[in-house]
Amino acid sequence: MDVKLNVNDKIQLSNWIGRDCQFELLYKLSRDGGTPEKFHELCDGKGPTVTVLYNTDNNVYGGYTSLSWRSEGSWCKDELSFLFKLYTNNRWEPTKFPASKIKTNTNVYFNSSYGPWFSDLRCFDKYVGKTSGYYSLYKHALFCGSDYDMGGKNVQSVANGHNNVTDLEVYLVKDGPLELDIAWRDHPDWTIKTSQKFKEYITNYEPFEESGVPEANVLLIGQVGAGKSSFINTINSIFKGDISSRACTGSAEKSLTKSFEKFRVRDPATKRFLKLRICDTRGVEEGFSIKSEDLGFILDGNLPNHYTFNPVEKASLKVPGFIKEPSLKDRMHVVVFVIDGSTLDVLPEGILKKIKKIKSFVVDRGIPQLVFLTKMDKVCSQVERDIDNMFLSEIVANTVNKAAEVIGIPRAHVLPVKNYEKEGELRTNVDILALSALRRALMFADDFLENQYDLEQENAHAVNAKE
Ligand SMILES: Nc1nc2c(ncn2[C@@H]2O[C@H](COP(=O)(O)OP(=O)(O)OP(=O)(O)O)[C@@H](O)[C@H]2O)c(=O)[nH]1
Ligand SMILES: [Mg+2]
Repeated sequence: MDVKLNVNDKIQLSNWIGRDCQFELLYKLSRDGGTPEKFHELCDGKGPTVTVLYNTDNNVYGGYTSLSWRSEGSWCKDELSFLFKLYTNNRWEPTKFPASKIKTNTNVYFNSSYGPWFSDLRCFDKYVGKTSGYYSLYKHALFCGSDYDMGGKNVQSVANGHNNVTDLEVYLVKDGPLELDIAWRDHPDWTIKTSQKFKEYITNYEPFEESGVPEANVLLIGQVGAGKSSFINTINSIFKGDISSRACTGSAEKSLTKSFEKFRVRDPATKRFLKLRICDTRGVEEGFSIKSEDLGFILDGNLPNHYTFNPVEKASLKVPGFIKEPSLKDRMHVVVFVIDGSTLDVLPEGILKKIKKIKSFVVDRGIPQLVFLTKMDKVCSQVERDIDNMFLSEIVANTVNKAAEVIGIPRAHVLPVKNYEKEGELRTNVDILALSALRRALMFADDFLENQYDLEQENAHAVNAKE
């Protein structure tokens, strides 16, 4: 059964209702049919309910009543009733519209001939069927503000001016802690032991021995402000044991990172640098972007550390320190697309196109790829409250699926992370996510090095055989 109200929505509704709630689906228009009889059969006398409408423009809105639906009666006053919107054009914009204190005596209507009716939100009063993929519900006086305080919003800003819905659901609101979903992906325990295990792996990491490469090169690529530099700072902080900010981060329209930087991470415990470089790049923007040629140079190891990207001219042999004949150690061994999970739905077409082009460059060279999905705390309030909920959140699962689809990468290669940004001190669960993501990147880098080694061996045999 396709239930659309997700965990984040339920948490938001619980907050508005003012207590911990569980939500049991009583009625679903697409499943139970659009008649007032069926609605009353399934919903009457049950207790408080929330009615949720999903319109064809991806606006999600509805109403809550603390009273049980009934088949007889008429207008009633429910001071606890409210209208709300959760999404506007698919954007999470939760807003509550409380029952008006001054304007009305009544705001909920009970009658066997009508479906859910909250005065300013009326649904149906006779059979409503699906035509052209949607149900055309009542829009008369919709969100007109006669009995609910709309705070300046109206039918246009809440529902794009119509009430054509793909579905309508009525949930019984019961007392009790929100039931979390079962984990959508196996994940390690959120313990210090787990964090130490990952840290040890990275501390002891040596690139595939036969390759002769001293450090694995992990390249971070992604849109402006996705959190590339923050990821580097997160890893650096974990090893330093305190929040640090070596790479410049922040919010700006244009990329804050202007140059190619191959960061080393030092382990103070051993006073040695880790055998890896995390390479930061300028963010992908709609106007300016890394030139394809420059990207090719980075992947192939031609560009020197600290090279400043030039918006007008591609890199060339003239660049000081340009490596004319790069070896395997100079090349990129794994590419990580850093994607801002909180803006995935509104990722501009132009940026997506550029990312796909970059991806094709990476694929052509046989370099393994991963996606780090950042800002998951902004995607799901349940995760914001507690990072331990990362693999329980349905929203995170959906965002991971979407990223996999959009970027064109297996779902298992999309790793949700949360960078250090507002925190004043380290947190075990943040560490675990970042360390396990980096560990995976190093494993992928080793796969690449092993492939390259095999290739070299095969080529050497072929040459020998010829001679
Ligand atoms: N809430 C939240 N904010 C984040 C996260 N990661 C990064 N940020 C914030 O996002 C903003 C941009 O982060 P940066 O690390 O500078 O992004 P970038 O990809 O390096 O951007 P450019 O160098 O400009 O291309 C900063 O204000 C960070 O604090 C995250 O996981 N959660
Ligand atoms: Mg940056």
